Amino acid sequence: MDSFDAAYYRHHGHLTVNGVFLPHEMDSVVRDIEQWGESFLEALPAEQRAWYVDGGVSARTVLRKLDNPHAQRAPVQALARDRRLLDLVEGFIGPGVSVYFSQIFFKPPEGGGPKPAHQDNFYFGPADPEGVVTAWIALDDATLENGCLYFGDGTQAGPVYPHFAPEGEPYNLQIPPEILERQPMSPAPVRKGGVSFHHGNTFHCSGPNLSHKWRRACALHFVSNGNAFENPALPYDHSLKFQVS
Ligand SMILES: O=C(O)CCC(=O)C(=O)O
Repeated sequence: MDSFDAAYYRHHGHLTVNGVFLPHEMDSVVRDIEQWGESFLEALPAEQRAWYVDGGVSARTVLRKLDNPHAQRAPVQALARDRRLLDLVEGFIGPGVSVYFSQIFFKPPEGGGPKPAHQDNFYFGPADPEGVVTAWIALDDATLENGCLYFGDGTQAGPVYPHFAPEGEPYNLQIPPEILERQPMSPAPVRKGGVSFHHGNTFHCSGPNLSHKWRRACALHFVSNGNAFENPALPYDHSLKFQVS
């Protein structure tokens, strides 16, 4: 799918649109997050390493993720405000949107770890589950080999299931295996500068990066302005909510 198709999104709970941004526009974002990542890693307290450092890469210390770039990095703020993106986001959840939370996923080459299947709406706990859409912006080509996203087709129409966290990883909330085994997950490769959108209820996950190429992405979790978040599973800083339209 290379164009906006709200009916497809409503039916499947996700939509991948290539060419939202030009590939070269992603380069300045990557340079910025690399710099940010270096200083973040230097200052990272020991007790937070397990969450932020990618445990799959043993040859060197690399970050797995960074939180809330929309609140701290001008190039990501520019993406969040970009009309090419907002027209699509508003096409899914209506006019008047904010970024509630955002993440950079680094998925480094040669071992970047998988992300277990989950539903964003379990993490965020919105009053209106329809008013949440994630825009997952590919900062590199995301392929089967380097760990693109996978979606559970149609799961946006089902419930938000209680998630569990493995021992010692309270933040790593995921869908229980007995529910997941009933749900096929299909890959959503996307080219650099393209965007995969998913509804807040949609099951999604990503595989490991066993290739020699990076699979970086910036996930902007958009919400409708009137939506309330009274029941989040993890603590989110409401003061960072960033209204863009
Ligand atoms: O990039 C990934 O591997 C996970 C992305 C994700 O969970 C999200 O964007 O909500």
